[in-house]
Amino acid sequence: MKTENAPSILRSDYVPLAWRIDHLDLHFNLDPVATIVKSRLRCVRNALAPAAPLRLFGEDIELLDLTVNGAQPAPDAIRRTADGIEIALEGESAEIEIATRIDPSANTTLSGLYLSRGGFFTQCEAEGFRRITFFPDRPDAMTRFTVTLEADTATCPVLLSNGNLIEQGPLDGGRHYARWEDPFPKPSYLFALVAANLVSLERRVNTASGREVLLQVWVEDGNLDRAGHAMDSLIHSMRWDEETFGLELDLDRFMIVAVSDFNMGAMENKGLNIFNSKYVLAKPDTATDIDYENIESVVAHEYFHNWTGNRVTCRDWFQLTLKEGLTVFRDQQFSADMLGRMAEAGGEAAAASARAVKRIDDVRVLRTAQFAEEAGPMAHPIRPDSYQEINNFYTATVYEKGAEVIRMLHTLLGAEGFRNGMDLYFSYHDGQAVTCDDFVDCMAEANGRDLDQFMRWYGQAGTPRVTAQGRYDAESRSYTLTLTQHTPPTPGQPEKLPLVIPVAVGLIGPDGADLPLRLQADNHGATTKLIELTEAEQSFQFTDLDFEPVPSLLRGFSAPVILELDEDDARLAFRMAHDSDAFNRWDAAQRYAERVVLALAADAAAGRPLAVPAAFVQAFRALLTNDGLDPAFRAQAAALPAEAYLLERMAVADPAPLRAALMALMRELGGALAEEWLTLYKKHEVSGPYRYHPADAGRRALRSLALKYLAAAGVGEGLERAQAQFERFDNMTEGFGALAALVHSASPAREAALDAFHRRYRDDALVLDKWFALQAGAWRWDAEAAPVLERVRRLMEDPGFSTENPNKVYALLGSFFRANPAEFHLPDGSGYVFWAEQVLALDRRNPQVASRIARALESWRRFTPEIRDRVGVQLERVRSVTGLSPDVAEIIDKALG
Ligand code: 0A1
Ligand code: ZN
Repeated sequence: MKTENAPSILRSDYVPLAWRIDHLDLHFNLDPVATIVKSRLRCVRNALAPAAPLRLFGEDIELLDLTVNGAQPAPDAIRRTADGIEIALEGESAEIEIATRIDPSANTTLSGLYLSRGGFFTQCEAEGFRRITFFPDRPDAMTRFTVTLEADTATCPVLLSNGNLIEQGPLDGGRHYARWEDPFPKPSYLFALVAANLVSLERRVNTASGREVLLQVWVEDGNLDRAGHAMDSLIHSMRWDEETFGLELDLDRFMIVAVSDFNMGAMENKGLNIFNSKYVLAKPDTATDIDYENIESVVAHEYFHNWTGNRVTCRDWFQLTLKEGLTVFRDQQFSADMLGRMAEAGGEAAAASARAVKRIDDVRVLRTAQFAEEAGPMAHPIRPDSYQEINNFYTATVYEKGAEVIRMLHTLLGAEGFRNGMDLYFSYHDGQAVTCDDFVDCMAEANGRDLDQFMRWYGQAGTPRVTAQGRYDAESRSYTLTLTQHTPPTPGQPEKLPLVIPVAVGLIGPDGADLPLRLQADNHGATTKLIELTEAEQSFQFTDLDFEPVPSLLRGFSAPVILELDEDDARLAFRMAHDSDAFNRWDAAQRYAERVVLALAADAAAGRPLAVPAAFVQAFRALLTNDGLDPAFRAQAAALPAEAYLLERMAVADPAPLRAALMALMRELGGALAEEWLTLYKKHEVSGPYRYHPADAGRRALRSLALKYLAAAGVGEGLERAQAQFERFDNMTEGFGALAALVHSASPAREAALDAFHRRYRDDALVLDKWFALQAGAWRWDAEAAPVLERVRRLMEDPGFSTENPNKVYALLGSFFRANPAEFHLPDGSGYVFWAEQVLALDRRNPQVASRIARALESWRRFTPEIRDRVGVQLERVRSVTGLSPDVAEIIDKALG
């Protein structure tokens, strides 16, 4: 077992492999308590690396036998190390045979080989393969794999691994076997096996070049009717990658397997993607529109990794964003294209709006999760310089900010320039394990552009602040925009250098229409212009302007920065009403709402009465009732900023007054606009059977939001409508939307609705997760209700709950700790005691899950002194426990840092 105080691993310490493994033959005799793994490694000396012994990693596995070239090695040729064994080898090549024994039933970490509902599954990224056999378990060790699986025919009729099935048949004693061969060399983190009782949905399709391939989605018996959307998503992903990047599936068979117990979302193992069942299974009465959208994007993400991650992989784990940032960018583009294409039936504006809504969703995630991460003790560049536990670095920074960095390249180089860079990347590096520099070098070379300064995005942590100031000169009819940039210090990085920041600029005239832009000598005349901020301060002069314009900056969120702009309420209302850039229009609404909420929170903290400014209600009403705007967009604009984001924006985070402010604002907007909400609700009913389509989803989202505001304000007709919708729903989006509205109200009907939902879905694990999450995240609209923590504790006793299943932990505990700050941070400190108990209990079973839960308190220093005192005690309590995993130890140490 690995324990705390792991030394930091440094990016600068990279040394190439002394021995390459050109082939690996693996044989598994699968048994729930004693699986025997035999491996044969063909090792070849790497002439380009300094001479060193062969280093094999191994963790929590029993070594039964090891031979070198068929003989026992001399005792002094082999050395046990803290994390494996080292073997001194002679000559230029050697064949090593190793036998190990593992106990999958005892593997509660869900890393390596483990059991889930009677089947065998693996998860090897980042360092799970070393929990299966001794191996150079690092991403630059690319090897050709042949895998033989043996298991009980009755319990494990399906035997899968990477690549192509080359042989299978019966064995004595009720057992059978299958042999798989992967034609492509790969690192061990992409190895996978599945031996279980599953059924598959199959399709045969042709690739662009006309090769027929077999696609399979494997699920438990009884779930085939929920596999169709994942299959459609896979086919759409294949087509998109062919059309957009000229990238084709390179195998004869591609498999997706759903598993109930999984730490993360999904895993891109070569040809055998293993998914958290949450991101595969969907049918209308169990999955919401958001689930459908998530499934499509996760299926695409894993599929896209086949090229960006698998064919070209990472040299070391510091380069993680090379595959993750790029692949998230690709899945975001794919989803925007899919949504846009589906919405096209409603016209070009509907398609553009669907794309904008997707962009808004992505930026919401970035601003909520990633900005907070970068402002706290876990701040790191998208390419970190050090880590203690790599599993802690699958972060919003590496993924989401990494995707923004790729997006900026796409913006700066244009779609064609970006594509040329991608083509060059594959032509140089196919089959290799490379670095982020290699990727950016290809972009630079293909476009004849110097990207040296751009590379700073890879090395500097922290969210840059961009400040804008405008000056209109009536005499010269010009407008000078002065932009400054500054990145605040982060742990270990006191000083920052200026970055290359693409800023998409528009100027709006007094009538609300965009003005043609003339930037000094450049007579372009377009209405949005990309300017590049590369220095600490720069000015840009726009000419031929008859009036003072209203600037609309960072259109489409052209860079992952915080834009500090001095705009008064009237100007925000003006941009809410007129900004032609949908993203910025939404952003204006969010900025205005943020300003109102934070002012109300300050009033609440000072004990002043809470009064919502009439001008805000007016601007909000105008946007909401503008039928020229797509319903999905209106639902985005009318949803208040996330509570976690607002906490981040408070000078000192104080959850109680913030919650009071949000409640007051929702009540006011629900009550004052009750008529408008009811009209919207009636007008946007969706007829016909459920289909996953952005036009329908937008209507449903707006109706659910209407119910939520009406219920918050206790509007009788709203509550009745929610109740009626809940009693008669035929799709989960509407059913859950109604339930959520009832739960977020003071109505006594909420408990009966929760009970009814439970009765209907208690045997459906994924739906039950929604029920747990909803209650853990509920606000106390009814002042008489008990603290949510009491309910969370009670729900942990529900037969459908288990701390052994990550989805359940994230749904109940994760939602309470992350989505319910006011209840988690109750002044009595009970939330923190509970947090410490849960982190410690989880850590004994599953360090990765424990660490994710532990991170809920990492930003504790931003809170009030009273909160800091109470949290500090619990952080110290966790730190003092012996035998903490390195995962949790790293988080706690950094938090206390
Ligand atoms: N590479 C996968 C996500 C993943 C990462 C780490 C894991 O275990 C520590 C598991 C899965 C993806 O990006 O989808
Ligand atoms: Zn990924």
